[in-house]
Amino acid sequence: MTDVAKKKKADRNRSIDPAVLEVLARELPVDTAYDRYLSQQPQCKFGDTGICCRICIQGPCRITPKAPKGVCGATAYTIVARNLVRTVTGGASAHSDHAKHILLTLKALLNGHAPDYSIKSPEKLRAVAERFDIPTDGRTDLEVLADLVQLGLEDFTRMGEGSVKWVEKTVTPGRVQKFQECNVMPTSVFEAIASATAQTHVGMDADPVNLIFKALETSLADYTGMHIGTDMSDVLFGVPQPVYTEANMGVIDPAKVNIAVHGHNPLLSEMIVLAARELEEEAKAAGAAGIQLMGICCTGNEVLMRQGVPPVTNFMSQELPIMTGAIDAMVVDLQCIMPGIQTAAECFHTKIVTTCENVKIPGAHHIDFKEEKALEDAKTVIRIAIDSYKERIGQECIIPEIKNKVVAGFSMEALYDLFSAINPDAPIKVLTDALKSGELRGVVLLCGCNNLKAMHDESHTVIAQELAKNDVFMVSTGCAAGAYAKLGLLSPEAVDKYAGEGLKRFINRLNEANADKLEGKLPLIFHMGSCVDNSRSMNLATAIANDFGVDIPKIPYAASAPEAMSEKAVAIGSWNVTMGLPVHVGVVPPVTGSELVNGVATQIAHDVYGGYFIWETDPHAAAQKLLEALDYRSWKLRVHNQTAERYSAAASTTW
Ligand code: NFS
Ligand code: SF4
Repeated sequence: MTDVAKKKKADRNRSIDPAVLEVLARELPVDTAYDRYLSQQPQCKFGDTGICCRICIQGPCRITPKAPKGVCGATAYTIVARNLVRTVTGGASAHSDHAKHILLTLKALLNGHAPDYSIKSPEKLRAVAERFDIPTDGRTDLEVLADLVQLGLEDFTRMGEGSVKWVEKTVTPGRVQKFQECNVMPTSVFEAIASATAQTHVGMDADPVNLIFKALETSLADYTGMHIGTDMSDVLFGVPQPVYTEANMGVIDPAKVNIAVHGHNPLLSEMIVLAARELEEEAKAAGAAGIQLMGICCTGNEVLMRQGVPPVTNFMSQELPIMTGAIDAMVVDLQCIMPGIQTAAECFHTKIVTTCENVKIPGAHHIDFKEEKALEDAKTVIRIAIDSYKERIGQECIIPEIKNKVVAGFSMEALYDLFSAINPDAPIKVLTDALKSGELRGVVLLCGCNNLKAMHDESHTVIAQELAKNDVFMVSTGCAAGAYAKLGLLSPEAVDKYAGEGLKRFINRLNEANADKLEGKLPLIFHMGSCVDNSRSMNLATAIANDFGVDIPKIPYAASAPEAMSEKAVAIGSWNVTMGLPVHVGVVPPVTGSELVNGVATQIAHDVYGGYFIWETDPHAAAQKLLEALDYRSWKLRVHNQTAERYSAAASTTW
């Protein structure tokens, strides 16, 4: 390692976000993730490569040349594969817990036990119902919803025969066939999770390939949970449409009651938005200029997409807004919430409010958030924040004056609206024609978390800029989208600054055709929502494949998680591979301890599913590899299309 690389690795200021750097440069009263990352170095190599097994308490067993087997005889490939299955299962559990909660709220709504919720998008309800052949004609919304919720719950609980409808009915026929042939189609979400956990118990499956296929089945259960999450959130809270706002710590307003919503589930954050509007006058009566809401992580993405709430920061820097001294309350639901926020809050007047029975932090306020009294609970949170604001009066706040313009809200429906202005009969052709002509080089989903093994937000940014220059149409979700929001890449100005000629022409064509509909111009990267909304990206890939008349592995579409961190990210990456996409991950996951497992992930998966993983920690090299993957597919697609045209025949789909 060079001296510069060593210094970079030891540097606590591991971010390229200027607001983050400004806060880190101060003398802080408490450690942050940036300090703790350094305290954790060096990290254990056995864990890092996946060859530490703690599945039974004879362990931990670690694989070395001198001790190549665990006490039970498990070798590296079994241990690595088993750990991978458990990681994907963790991710699938998290996403499906989120979706289950939404389904149960809808069930409560049907039974009259969730009075503060209603069906915001009857159109989406009917569109989703029709996808599953649920009759809609002459029926009330509640009747249709009852059938849909029932189907959703069955996708969670079915046992024995059958398979998940949310996979069967949302992907290409080719994929359905592939999943059935390879025996990776889940029967139901809970069945997949339970059987994967059983299969990885001590003394169970030792066959790495069988284990990896189980991981893929579980990842498809993850997709099921996510897709249900997206669909039902749209029904309940509305389908996102373009919104114009701002992002980064400059959105904190010291004159207002500042409330950050953090976590994932819109069930709470949507109610907070509603309650904040209703209690604006109470905040003013307390001496504040009003209430300023802001988002962190995916619940932030949810309320950004539907309500235009500005994102204040993303996962890695979640403790830092507290350090400004101006956050009166941070209300959290579930997932990606660092326990460190409570310690940070204790150094200031900030109140951390937990709301889920399975997410509590010692020292934090806890409100047992229930759908029967959702708005009342949300108002309690706002009042905690107003009281906290009163404590803050007269105290110093130091807020980085950094924010950027953001355009977000690109659901599939919103994208289709934009495309319809050019081609109302076949909106997707606006995109596929640009891919065919070479104006666009491909489509890439930029997704996933932050991870201090990479410089915070740097890999996200470098890859996006490189792809933009090379005319790639980009959609984004999760904390990747959070990075782009903060750093100005979701702004129209970024199109002029970074897009290549083809991409610029494409976006400007959409701008012109939609000038009367949009409040402003379109951004460089299209924000599709939270991590569960990666389902929207899959819908886009499926629409492209169907229009080309081929299966997903043949379209110039790839995904990248430049700074992946969570088990959920591994689950998402795995189903994207299973769906047939090249998936770049910018942090090497713990699989390199087995050449066999690593080979399956990066090569053999390609032969079976058409998708494969690319591990690449250098963002410049990663962008090149993504471009190569797109070019290879475009080239083949064009050759086949041209041949078909020359002989006036249907394009072959068997290559
Ligand atoms: Ni996704 Fe969203 Fe962020 Fe990663 Fe966490 S918030 S669900 S897991 S860190 S992108
Ligand atoms: Fe060790 Fe086997 Fe137990 Fe794992 S399952 S901890 S390898 S004995």
